[in-house]
Amino acid sequence: MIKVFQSLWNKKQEKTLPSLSKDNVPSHVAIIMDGNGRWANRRGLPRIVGHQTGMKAVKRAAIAADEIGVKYLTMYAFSTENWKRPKDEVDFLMRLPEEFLAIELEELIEKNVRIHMMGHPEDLPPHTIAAMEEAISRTRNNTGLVLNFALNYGSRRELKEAFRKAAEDIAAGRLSPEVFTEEWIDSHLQTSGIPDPDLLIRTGGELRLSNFMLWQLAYSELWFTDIYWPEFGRDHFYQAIAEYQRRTRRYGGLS
Ligand code: V07
Repeated sequence: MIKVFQSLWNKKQEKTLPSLSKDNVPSHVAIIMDGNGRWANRRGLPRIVGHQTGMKAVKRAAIAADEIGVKYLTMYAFSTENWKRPKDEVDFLMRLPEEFLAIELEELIEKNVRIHMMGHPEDLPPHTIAAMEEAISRTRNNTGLVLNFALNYGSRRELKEAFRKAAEDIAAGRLSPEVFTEEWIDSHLQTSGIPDPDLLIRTGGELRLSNFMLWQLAYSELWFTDIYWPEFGRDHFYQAIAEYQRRTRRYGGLS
């Protein structure tokens, strides 16, 4: 049982939360936060209410991850495909980073969280970029949980851009084919400096990767749940971690 959240557990949580080992906590957890629109539809609410409620689940997941010592939490907030949605919905989504940060940034700074972003900022509206840049710069020297938002991220685009750079470098004589290794590719992806995810969580019932971290997820444990993202809470998070620990149990600590 992990000390830090032992003290936070009340009797009810003790019954409902699985007991976790403090060894073998995944360093990097990545989450595909799906099911926001369907959650809202089911309640007869507009989709944007689903997104808004989903934002609260982002905070719950970040706190839960931080409490057990996860070092990197990557959240798929907006994909390169999401631009195909109605303009009103996209406009609303592009306001969420600002809204989230306006509410949460001070507390995140206090909790020593470092905000990071991966994706293609050049296509985002200036107000979204400005909010992200402020959060990134104000948390730059923090040493706790890295909260990595995938915003306008797509894995094939990420890979294509790395490969194009390799082709250009090789053509210009700056890179030899022998130096074009897996390590070269790793260091030219958006996750450069961040270890591969140990665990991928996808909510909302679909069993797909949807162009998310295709290279980085090569060896990750995958955990899927039917729960819609706005309903995802710390109990679900710890359920995923407990399952991860069962799957990767290291008997005697070797191999
Ligand atoms: C978004 C809420 C969560 C469910 C998935 C879709 C909607 C938090 C952020 C965010 C992004 C960057 C940042 C701080 C917060 C966010 C978008 C959508 C586009 F620095 N939630 N959330 N961004 N949703």
